[in-house]
Amino acid sequence: MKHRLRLQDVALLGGLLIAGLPNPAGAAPVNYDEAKVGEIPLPDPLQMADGQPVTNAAMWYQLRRPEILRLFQTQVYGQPPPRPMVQNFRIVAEDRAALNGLATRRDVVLDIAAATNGTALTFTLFLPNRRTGPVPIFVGLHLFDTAHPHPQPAVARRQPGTPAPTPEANGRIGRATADRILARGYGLASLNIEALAPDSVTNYWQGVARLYGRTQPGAPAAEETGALGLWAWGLSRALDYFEAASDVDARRVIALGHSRMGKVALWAAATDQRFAAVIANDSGCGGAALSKRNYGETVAIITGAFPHWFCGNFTQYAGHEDRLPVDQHELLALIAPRPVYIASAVEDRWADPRGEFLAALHAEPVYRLLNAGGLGVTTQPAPDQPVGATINYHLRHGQHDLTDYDWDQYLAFADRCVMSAATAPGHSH
Ligand code: GTR
Repeated sequence: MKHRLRLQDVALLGGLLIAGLPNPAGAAPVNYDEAKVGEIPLPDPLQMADGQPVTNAAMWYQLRRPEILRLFQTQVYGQPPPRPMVQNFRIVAEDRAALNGLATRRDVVLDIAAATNGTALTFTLFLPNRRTGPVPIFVGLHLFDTAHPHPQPAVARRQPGTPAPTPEANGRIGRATADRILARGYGLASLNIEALAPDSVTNYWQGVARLYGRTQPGAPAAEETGALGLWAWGLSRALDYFEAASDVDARRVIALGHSRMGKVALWAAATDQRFAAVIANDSGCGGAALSKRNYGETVAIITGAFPHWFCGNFTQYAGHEDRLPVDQHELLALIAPRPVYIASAVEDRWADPRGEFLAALHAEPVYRLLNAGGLGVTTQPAPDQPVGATINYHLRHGQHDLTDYDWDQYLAFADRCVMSAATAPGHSH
């Protein structure tokens, strides 16, 4: 029988392991031994719940895909709020000579009318001034601090003995990276989470959930969306704006996220097929990593530390991952046939690099069914050896972070799969 975590262990883990610190002596047993992972069979994405095999693309799109999507909506992330009936994007500031003239910077506010009227989202985008038409764009949450006139350097990684960086500071894009992305012809947009859903169990509901009628605090109900779903909803609303904006190519929007925001990017691309491609950097548990593997962060740990991220039902699988009717390779399958990039880091064992690779591998049958090509390998590649065609993967040396090395790969991927793709991968179905 699996050891169940005590509450105080979970709190300790949530606090101490953010930066990938070793498990403190006496705390709950986080497994880092591949021999102890155990073998829980994975659900087959190409088999209907009633056992029927999925043999063609029509069956996938009409029957099996909705079945899997529904499981994620009811058991993992919750039901996303609908697209607002009334939404109004306001440009509150624009600077056409941002980043030394390289870019136009635009600050946008989204007001909606739902159960209550209010501001649902604020975001900032940079568009390259050297453009001849609408540009492809990378969009994510907290990719840079929108309070500053330009992206700030990322906070230095933790040195032994210094306090852990706040999760928000982790994975930020600095000025040099922003310049690089823009010079390459891409736009770059970052959403703030404050109006959408603050990242705390006591306050997460005081954003879009409140606009949709929630009136009091409390962890999400059984099928109610948690913060990950609310943040993903925000990415879809930014995409609504891109569709309306004449200077962004809404068929070439790449959702990108690091760590918790990597989970969000994947869920956004799964729920909204307008996203052309998705990049999940070190997304771990609830992201690309398989939940049924007992390695690093588990369902018990994540739902204990962040009960507001998922729907209420997800907590019932803490220590009972064998009962989960779905797993994260099927989240990636929902993104098929669109290009996806999953990345891990050697020292980021908390995120289970091998579990991230295996999810990518086990999504491949769906990509193949849709003639989209896959990963091209069957074993996890050595560090710093990117693989893949439509499904892409790398294991980078180093820690949990979004680094220049990662961006080298993501820009090459975006050039190959999105920028120069004959038909835009977005709006496929
Ligand atoms: C950790 C969490 C991870 C990851 C990370 C982050 O505390 O356990 O799943 O999301 O935070 O977002 O930095």
